[in-house]
Amino acid sequence: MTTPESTALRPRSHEIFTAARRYIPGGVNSPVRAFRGVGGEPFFVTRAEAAHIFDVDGREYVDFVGTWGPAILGHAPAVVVEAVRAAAGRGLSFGIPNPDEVEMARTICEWVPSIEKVRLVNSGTEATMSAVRLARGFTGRDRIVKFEGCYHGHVDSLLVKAGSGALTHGRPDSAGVPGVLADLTTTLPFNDEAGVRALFEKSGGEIAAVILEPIPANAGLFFAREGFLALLRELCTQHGALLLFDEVMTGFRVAKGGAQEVYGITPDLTALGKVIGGGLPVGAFGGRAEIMDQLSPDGPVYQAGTLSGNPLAMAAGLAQLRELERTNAWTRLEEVGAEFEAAVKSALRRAGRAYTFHRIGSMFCLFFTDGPVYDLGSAQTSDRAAFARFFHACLDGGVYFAPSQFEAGFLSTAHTPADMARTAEVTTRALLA
Ligand code: HOZ
Repeated sequence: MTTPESTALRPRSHEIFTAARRYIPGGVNSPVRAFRGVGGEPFFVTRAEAAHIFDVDGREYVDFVGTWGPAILGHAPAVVVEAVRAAAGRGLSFGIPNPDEVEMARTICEWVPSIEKVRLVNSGTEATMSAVRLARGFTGRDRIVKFEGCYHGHVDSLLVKAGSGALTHGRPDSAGVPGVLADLTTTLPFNDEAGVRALFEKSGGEIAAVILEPIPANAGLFFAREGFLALLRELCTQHGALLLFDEVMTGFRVAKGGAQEVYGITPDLTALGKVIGGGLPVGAFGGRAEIMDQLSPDGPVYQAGTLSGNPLAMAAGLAQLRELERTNAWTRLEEVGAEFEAAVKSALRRAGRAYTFHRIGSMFCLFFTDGPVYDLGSAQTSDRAAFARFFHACLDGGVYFAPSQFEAGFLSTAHTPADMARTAEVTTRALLA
């Protein structure tokens, strides 16, 4: 669907998208970008700096997507760009160990105490896919438990009742996933304590791993109820299953040690992604040494990758992590989060709306429902048409939110009070429209 306004406002983007659809399925390389959750067409970006992105039609936007998480210091921070430039001068890929991989691994293990050993990969999808294989190899069991609306990348076994683009496009169970594989994945509603207890009672001995986003952020953003994560920890331990946290978006963002630090829960395995690449493609999975030692070449579980530990990605990621630590960015992220929350809440008040706003640190979601929102079903009570109208009004006013009700928003240390003032004004107008 093309809205006439978006074509008129962004003619060059429209032209490029028309060509894109000819050569790329759906015109995009990742489905959420196609804007099907909100209608209209995507805009094409040529440049990003601090909290702003610039499109091919010369329009500028305050960006609240931040490349889906990695732009935690804003776009193109000088320390990261300089580190990448210097690394590029030394070579682009070696296919043989380089010292920065070890430095990255050491940093991850130091910051996230549940991780004693870590393997670096190229994306969050690779991280969860490999962690699931490892969990199966380590436990000798096949069954995986996941939660409705949680999204763990496009891994066969995990594309069952999945969130993010799968949910936005109404296909949470992907075609092409063999039934025999999907049958090995059991899904439950998030926060369903009784369901989890019953499942473990019935088939706890079959479960290799329980995988979840400890802060679900792919069906909007909602939170675990008090005691839910502790219950999962307890049941996994009791039944010999592994607890696998997908911290691709929360890792190094909600706290130095991720959501597991915030909630004080120790998973057996953790999947990490995006943020440790500082904008370049990186993922990682790690956990207890006795589990990780099952990986090839020490153990029987195979996993590999030519670009894993790539020197440019390591340089970018390390520069970003060091800067986060040097500036204790988490304090600043909380400040920016609080400013943003105040701006949105004042816009809601002025517009006379009682929508549900969730935030933890620099991650947020505005659900177009009175709420409460605590799982996929309650997230789906949101008025998606109203969200779409809001999204486009904001976009046309120069504020870019994620193009789906079922995605989280991201703030960075680069968002300024001026960005917040502009956002408050634009969102108020959009809510009133
Ligand atoms: N899976 C991402 C959102 N949760 C979207 C990735 C992208 O389109 O770049």
